[in-house]
Amino acid sequence: MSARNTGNPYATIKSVEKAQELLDMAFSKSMKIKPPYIRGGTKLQRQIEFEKNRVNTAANVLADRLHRMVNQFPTIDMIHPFYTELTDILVGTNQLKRSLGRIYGTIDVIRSVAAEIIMNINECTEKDEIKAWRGRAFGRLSDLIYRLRPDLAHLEKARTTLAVLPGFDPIKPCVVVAGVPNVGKSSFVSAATSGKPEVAAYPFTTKKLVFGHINFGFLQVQFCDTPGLLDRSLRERNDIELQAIAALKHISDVLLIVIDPSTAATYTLEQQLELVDEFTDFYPGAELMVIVNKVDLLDEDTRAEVEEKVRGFLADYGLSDEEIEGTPFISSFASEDIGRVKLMIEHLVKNKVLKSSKFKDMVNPQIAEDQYLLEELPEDHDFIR
Ligand SMILES: Nc1nc2c(ncn2[C@@H]2O[C@H](COP(=O)(O)OP(=O)(O)O)[C@@H](O)[C@H]2O)c(=O)[nH]1
Ligand SMILES: [Mg+2]
Repeated sequence: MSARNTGNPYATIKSVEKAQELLDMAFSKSMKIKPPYIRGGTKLQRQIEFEKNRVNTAANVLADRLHRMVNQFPTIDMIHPFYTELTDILVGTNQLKRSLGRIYGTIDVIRSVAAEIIMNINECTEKDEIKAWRGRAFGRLSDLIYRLRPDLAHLEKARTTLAVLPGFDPIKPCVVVAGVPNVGKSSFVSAATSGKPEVAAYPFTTKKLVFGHINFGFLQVQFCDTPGLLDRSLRERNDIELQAIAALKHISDVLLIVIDPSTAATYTLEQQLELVDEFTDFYPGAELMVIVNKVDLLDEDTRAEVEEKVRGFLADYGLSDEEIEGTPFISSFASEDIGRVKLMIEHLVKNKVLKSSKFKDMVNPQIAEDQYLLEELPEDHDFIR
């Protein structure tokens, strides 16, 4: 598994074969097998065994391939809800389940077709009859596989679409970065996080999820930049966008909103603060952190004005004095500012996020009542010898 996609349940799935490829593989393997050696058998008996083997081999190859193909896909109801929702938006959960179901169902049909034809071959009294049954077997197997063509194609499309989703690790805290376009979200993420942020395709070509990471000692925090997604009012969204935004609910432990108070900004400060309101309602589980970027563009008076407005807003919002006082006014270009924000994030994650019920249970797993500790194992327990 490549490090890039670790966490993405679709990352390691191998390409899905086309119907013709499956059939070519099965029939060529079946036609390559050697005649069986039967002591004392008649020529007809040998012929019967030979053709039975061929039918069996073709059916087994097909059943085996389809089985492996379906099993590579994760059980959609068992994966992390972030991926479940993305699966639904990108390829349609129901359609994917239907295709997997039809392919899986065909495995049984393949086996019963082979069993039925083998019974018929057993009864044959002439060589030509035996060959004709084998021909019929190949014909019926081909029909079954050709009927799966749309499902195989759908599966392959789903695989290529989903394989490039970014890797999200549910046991690591995640900071989701929001804010109107051009405020400096990407500049912040690339200045603050390690390595090149990964970019992944999203429903619309302009909408992507970009992941970066910061290591705080042993603690790794994930950052998700959201170009084209968390940058406008929710009221302006269509259903698919809203669903994509909702998918982020499952990963946002911290909602980091970047604000650009400069005159160069495309939205006014008031409009940007309104967005804070909307998003915090939408992500009630996430810790809120606001950073005011591009302070290098402000003169002293404007800066004082901006500070007052932002702090007033956050006070109305219910943040504590300490939190308001700590709101960073930064420039993404200044490494000491980036360092300060990183320290604040570390503090927030260690003191709030990791102490939330979601992470506390992960760090401190509860032992279920029906699980014995080693020293509590009953005497007659024969598990350990
Ligand atoms: N003056 C100044 N410009 C910045 C700062 N941070 C980002 N920018 C610029 O703002 C523009 C938009 O930044 P970008 O990170 O792409 O914004 P995004 O759309 O929110 O991801 C770019 O031209 C950046 O170079 C900053 O702190 N000060
Ligand atoms: Mg950006």
